[in-house]
Amino acid sequence: MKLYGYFRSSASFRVRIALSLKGLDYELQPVHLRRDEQRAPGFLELNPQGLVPALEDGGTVIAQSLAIIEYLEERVAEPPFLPAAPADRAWVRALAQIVACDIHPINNLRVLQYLEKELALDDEARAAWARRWIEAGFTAMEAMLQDDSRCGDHCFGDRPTLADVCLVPQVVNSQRFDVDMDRYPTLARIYGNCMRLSAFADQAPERQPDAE
Ligand SMILES: N[C@@H](CCC(=O)N[C@@H](CS)C(=O)NCC(=O)O)C(=O)O
Repeated sequence: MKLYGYFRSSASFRVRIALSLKGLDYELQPVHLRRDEQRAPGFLELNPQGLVPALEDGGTVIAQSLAIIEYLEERVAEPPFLPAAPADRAWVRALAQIVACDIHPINNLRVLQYLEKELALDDEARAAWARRWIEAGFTAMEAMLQDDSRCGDHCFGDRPTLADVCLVPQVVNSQRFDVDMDRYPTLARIYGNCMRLSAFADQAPERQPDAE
């Protein structure tokens, strides 16, 4: 398998964690987002969206981190990323989608570049934008998790699930925008527990071979 990704990309970070939890080997192909390599014709042939991550496996290219993670889940059963009961699976997916569908898409590089280049927002205004939407999502996640009996060392129980796989990269990303994690004690605790696991810690942006 070949993973097209970028060290600082949170969507790539999700897939790195998922590959690591499943114990799968892969080759990393860095796509340098600051040099616009995601918009190079060769990469657009692989992923017409011009976004990372993309996973190449046996002649197939899969885009979208959640689709990649589901693919890995369907190929390798252990350890599972979702609990067994349908309602619990939906709960974990809902937590993951707060990050992947509602926080991340409005704070990614192309959106922040649009705010800068087309709307002339300065650094502080762009950071305030990012903080605004991260905090909205984290406030909801904290409210969902803090008194939920299913929450343990991780978002669901004591093993990482898809929710943790999505949460951790978003917490790392939020540090760039000075989000105060003291406001989200449950999320901060779960983040700490995840980062004690090598499957998460070894995939941190600064530990990647393409890190600058
Ligand atoms: N929904 C997509 C989002 C992918 C995405 O936004 N990737 C970012 C990096 S985290 C990217 O490639 N940005 C390039 C750009 O904005 O030009 C996924 O989950 O894979």
